[in-house]
Amino acid sequence: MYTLTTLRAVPPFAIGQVRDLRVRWALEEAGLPYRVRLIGPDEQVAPAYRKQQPFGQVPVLNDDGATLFESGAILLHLGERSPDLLPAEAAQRAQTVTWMFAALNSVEPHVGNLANLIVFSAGEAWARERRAVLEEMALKRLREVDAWLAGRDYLVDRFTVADILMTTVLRQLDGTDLVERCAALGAYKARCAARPAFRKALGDQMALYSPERQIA
Ligand SMILES: N[C@@H](CCC(=O)N[C@@H](CS)C(=O)NCC(=O)O)C(=O)O
Repeated sequence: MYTLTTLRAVPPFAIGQVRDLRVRWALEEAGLPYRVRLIGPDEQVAPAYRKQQPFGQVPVLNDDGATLFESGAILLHLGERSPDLLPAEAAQRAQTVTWMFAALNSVEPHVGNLANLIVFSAGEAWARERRAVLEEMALKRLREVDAWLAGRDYLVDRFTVADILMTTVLRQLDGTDLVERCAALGAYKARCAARPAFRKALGDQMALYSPERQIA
C-alpha cells in the first residue's frame, strides 16, 4: 500500500495546487490504492521528517521500504510500476522521461517565477514592471510547447506521466489567460484536466482542504 504525505492545511491560494495532486493523479490513473498521511509545521521541521524530505516539503511517497520525495522522482517511480503511466516501449519511454524533465526544468521555473510573483508580490510597486518581464519569459516557453503539440493530443504518442507534470505546471497560471492564448496548449490542458483520474485527484485534494474539514 502506498502512503502519500501531504500538508494538513494550506493557504487558500494553494488549494488545488499542492503538488501531492501530481501523485494522487498518477495513482488514480494507474488504479493504485493509497493512504494519506497529513503533516503540519511541527512535523515539517522534525529531524525524522527531514530524513524523508530534506526541505520539509510535500509530497513524500512511501512504497513499502522505499521513501521518495520530489514529485518528478515519485512519478518516475510510479511509472516504473505501471505501463499506464510510463510506456514499456523504449522510444516512447525515452520521450516520456525527456518530457518529464522538460516540464520540470524548462517550463516550471518560468511559470513558477511568474505564479509566485502574482501570489506573493502583486501589490508591490516594482511588481508591475517585473511581471511584464516574467510573462514574456513564460510565454516564450508556452509558445514552444504549443508548437510541439500541434497535431498531437499528448506530449508523447499517448497519455503519460509527462502530461501529469506538464498539466500541473500549466495550472499554476490559472487565473491568467497565458496558457489559453496558445490554442493547442490550452486545448491540451483542458483535455488532460478532463480525465476522470484528474477530476478524482483534484476532488480529493479540494475535499481535504474544505473549510469544514479545516475547522474540524
Ligand atoms: N520540487 C518539489 C517542490 C515541492 C513543493 O514546493 N512543495 C510545497 C507544496 S506544493 C510545500 O511543501 N510547501 C510547504 C513548504 O515549503 O513549507 C516537488 O516537486 O516535489
